[in-house]
Amino acid sequence: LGVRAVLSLPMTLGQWILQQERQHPETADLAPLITATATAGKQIASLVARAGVSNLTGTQGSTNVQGEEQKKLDVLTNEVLKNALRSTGKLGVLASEEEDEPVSLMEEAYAGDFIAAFDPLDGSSNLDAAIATGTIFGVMRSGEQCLTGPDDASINQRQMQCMVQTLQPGANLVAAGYILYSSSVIFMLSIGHGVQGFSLDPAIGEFVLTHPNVRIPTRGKIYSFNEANSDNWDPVLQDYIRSMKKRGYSSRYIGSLVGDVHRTLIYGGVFGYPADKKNPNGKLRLLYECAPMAFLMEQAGGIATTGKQRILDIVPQGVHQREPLICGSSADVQDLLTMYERSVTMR
Ligand code: P6P
Repeated sequence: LGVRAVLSLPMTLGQWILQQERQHPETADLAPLITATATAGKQIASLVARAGVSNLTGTQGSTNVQGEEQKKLDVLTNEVLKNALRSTGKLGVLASEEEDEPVSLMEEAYAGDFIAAFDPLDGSSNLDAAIATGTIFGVMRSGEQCLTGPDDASINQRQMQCMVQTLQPGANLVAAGYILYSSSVIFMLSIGHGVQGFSLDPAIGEFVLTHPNVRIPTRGKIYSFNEANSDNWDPVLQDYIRSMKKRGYSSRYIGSLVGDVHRTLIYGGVFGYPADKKNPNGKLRLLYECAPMAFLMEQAGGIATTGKQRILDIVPQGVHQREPLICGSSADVQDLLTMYERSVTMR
């Protein structure tokens, strides 16, 4: 590479973190967590890319708390993340889709400045078909609330209390994002000052800034819903989807949240996993799927709602609770919210 070409190399994640520490000193203590998540992401990207040749596809022969069959990589990626996050010495408690209860990662009780919620490998049911998957994370500050409570309560009980009863993801999320394992490996991240995207450069093994200050288009031309469920949707949502068809929108749905949300963030439009008659709370989990995606969408100028309530206003009552999620371009999502408001006033 000539000197000019080298000088024009994009900023690495590490350089960006140092820049953020100077520009937003209040985010400086997040650096070890971001770095650890990126390291875990590189390890998981390698495992996912080699799943077929390393006999890592297929099931583990166990089920998670949701009663879902665990893939080998679900279990393995969960361990990779716990090890990376434990090494920071900063994370008190981790909630994971693959853990029945939140786990404490610190020796001393109630320590750790942060708690986090992860979906280590979302969309893993697509792995055997080599379709995009992703890691989703949300980081919250351990509030003072975590240090109170009956002394006889176990660490997990009190940290669960802290995690679920007192920490609204919206009010306490200080960082959120995902790592997409697809045609490229992309780390999308917000620490509360917009959204940045970093692509893994295999030549140097570093995430480099490729999507600075991501803003979702105010309106798109793509809707992303599993229309197989449409007979069970509420009439307003059915009308909403029909209206987009009439306006010439395309439908894109890969059944992998990180891939569908990433495309929506970059191209615009709307993604939804709404409530339906069979699943009144939808399918996606609040703490480690809906809330992190909602944080990113809002930081990029989009909207994220259940259809009735802003996702980031929900106070969690359970680590694995499900919520409907409709998110994307502000004008597209606002169209639906307006239709819901009208349907109420017309009654
Ligand atoms: P359905 C994957 O299993 C997942 O949790 C999300 O990644 C994805 O958005 C959703 O489920 C797909 O669900 O019912 O449309 O197959």
